Amino acid sequence: MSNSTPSFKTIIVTKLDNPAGLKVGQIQFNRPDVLNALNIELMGELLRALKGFDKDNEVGCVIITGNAKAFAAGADIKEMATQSAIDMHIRDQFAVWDKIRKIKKPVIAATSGFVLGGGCELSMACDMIVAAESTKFGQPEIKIGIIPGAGGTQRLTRAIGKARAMEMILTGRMYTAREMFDAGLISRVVDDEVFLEEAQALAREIASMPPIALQMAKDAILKAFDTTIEGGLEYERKAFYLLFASDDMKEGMNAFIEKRKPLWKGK
Ligand code: DAK
Repeated sequence: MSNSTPSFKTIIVTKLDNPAGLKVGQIQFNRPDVLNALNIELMGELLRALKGFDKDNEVGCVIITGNAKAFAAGADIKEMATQSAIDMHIRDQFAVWDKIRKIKKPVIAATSGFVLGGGCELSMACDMIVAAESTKFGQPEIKIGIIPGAGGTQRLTRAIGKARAMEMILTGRMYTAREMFDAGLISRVVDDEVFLEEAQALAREIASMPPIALQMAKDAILKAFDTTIEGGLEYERKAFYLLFASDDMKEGMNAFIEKRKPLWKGK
């Protein structure tokens, strides 16, 4: 493990070794006194770290995590409280959130404790969520006079359906990891003591796959959310054909035929 970027103040950025393939980039929120509330500085650093990992040929998969008490309890309310609609429009401080979904490599949210408001939305902007048993998911914005603003009404509804999203957003109530697993929001619920290790093991497994195919698969899956089935199938087929231009496709198939382990080039 190496701390590759000491220049961050609100996050801890590390690269984890992976004997099976490319490394895992890990970003840990580091504002424990305020339950990792997502202020402007943290979101800027998060985007910078994500973009860095996206360009880093050593990294195959990324984890975003918090600490035992909180993944993140939402956007920083103290920072938002004094702003007017016009301030928000002019500063457009939330534009950074849109850029997170442009990251091409797979991103896993490893959650524990509070995953609320913008924290819940951020976890949903990741590609998978591995949650500790104690994780509490919620969109409590209604309780402070607002509504989710970073995809909560859209991603949550698509992930868990209208009725459950309505209940969650209109009551602002918190839900357990088990409830969210049953609802289809998260891919795994694991013991509190090992949630990060489990997420890291999943990330290492993914990071040992051919990088270009990973990115194409992620891209095609996300396409399912904003296109018709016809358009999505067309998109999938084009991506499938394109992979036949990659060295890794030839390597993968030859390795299978020659009964050996493939050596990916990421090309
Ligand atoms: N912001 C700022 N500080 C927070 C915070 C937050 N979201 N959550 C907790 N803290 C701070 C508390 O103020 C407290 O600080 P001190 O008083 O010690 O200085 C410290 O963290 C510990 O919190 P508590 O003392 O409250 O701890 P408890 O265990 O008693 O309660 C709690 C934990 C999570 C139930 C409670 O802290 C809580 O209800 N927090 C607020 C949760 C919340 O309402 N979250 C939603 C915020 S609104 C958008 C993108 C994103 C968003 C909107 C738009 N665009 C792209 C347009 C997102 C909006 C939101 O997330």
